[in-house]
Amino acid sequence: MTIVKEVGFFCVIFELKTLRLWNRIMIMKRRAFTIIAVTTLIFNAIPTVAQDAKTVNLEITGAFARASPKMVSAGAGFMTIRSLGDSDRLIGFSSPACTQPELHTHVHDNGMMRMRQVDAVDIPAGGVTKLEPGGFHLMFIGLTGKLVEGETVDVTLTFEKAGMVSITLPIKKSGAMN
Ligand SMILES: [Cu+2]
Repeated sequence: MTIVKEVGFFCVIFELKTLRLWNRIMIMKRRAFTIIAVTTLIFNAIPTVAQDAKTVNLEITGAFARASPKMVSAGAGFMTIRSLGDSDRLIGFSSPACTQPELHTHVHDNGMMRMRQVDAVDIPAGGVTKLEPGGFHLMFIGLTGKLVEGETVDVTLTFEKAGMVSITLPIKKSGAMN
């Protein structure tokens, strides 16, 4: 009888301890979730200023600018813009790095590659548009300072539907292709 009683007693103690431990784990779990939730909130509240940017409909990745060689007062910026649904159009940009921001493309002209200003760059619905060397690019005309490799340049893109999207372009070496 005594043995049964004692075993029963130990079981109760054990169960109580397990319960307490379980409660503690649950509290810790809840705390962890709260921390994650708060962190997520904070990160989402910070305006999108990064190399990559995302809106409800657009995803911008791999953005970069090229370092400006000596005596050159213009620079170029590149990126990949993906539509996650609707079509959109990049209709312009602004940057503290230059006084005359323009959207450009390259055209073949008698065997020569020439740059030409465009009004907009289309992003087809569900498609991908690349701003890349030899194609569409952001043109920084009238640089306010040199574009130095290793530094960054802030750009605010303007889309017809998505509106303004801020992005920071890392500056890579002058002939960088991606
Ligand atoms: Cu250009």
